[in-house]
Amino acid sequence: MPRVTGLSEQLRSVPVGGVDGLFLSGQRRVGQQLADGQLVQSLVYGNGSYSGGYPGIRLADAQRWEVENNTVYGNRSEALWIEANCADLTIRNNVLWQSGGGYALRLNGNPLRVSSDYNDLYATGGGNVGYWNGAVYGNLAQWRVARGDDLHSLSEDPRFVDVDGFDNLLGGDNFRDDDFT
Ligand SMILES: [Ca+2]
Ligand SMILES: [Ca+2]
Repeated sequence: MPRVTGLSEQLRSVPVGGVDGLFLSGQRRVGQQLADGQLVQSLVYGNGSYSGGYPGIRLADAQRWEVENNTVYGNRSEALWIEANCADLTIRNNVLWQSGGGYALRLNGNPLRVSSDYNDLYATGGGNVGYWNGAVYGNLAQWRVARGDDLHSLSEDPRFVDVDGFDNLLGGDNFRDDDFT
């Protein structure tokens, strides 16, 4: 079973260009999906800060994955982006904070059997809580009505101690004092 955990140092701001923070993708062939995995306890932030429109975490061709206990903050376009060819995902206990446009949780098209709950789906500065099947959901109440999901989730400031640290610079070479506790 593929398991991704504890990412932090690898996924800081990119110096140039726009790239996904973490892009997990199966091969685009039948039978070669990225199956039965876990993405847990990772911190992904500050990606795509300089140009482009790119998410903190993006999953494609992923089947039967658990996405749990991750903190995703300050990425360019989405905190968590699920492609339409994913299925059977469980999204639990994540802090997905999107600011300045984009979406905390984006479901491209209608990926099948995506269950999300107990998350903090937080959007500020023009960001939206969700995107699904071509529609934008600005707040958690709208998202719940549309999805019938995230019934125990929150949409609140997670109150990180000091995300950019003492130097007031987020990620990149300035990450050592960044504090998400
Ligand atoms: Ca810093
Ligand atoms: Ca600071």
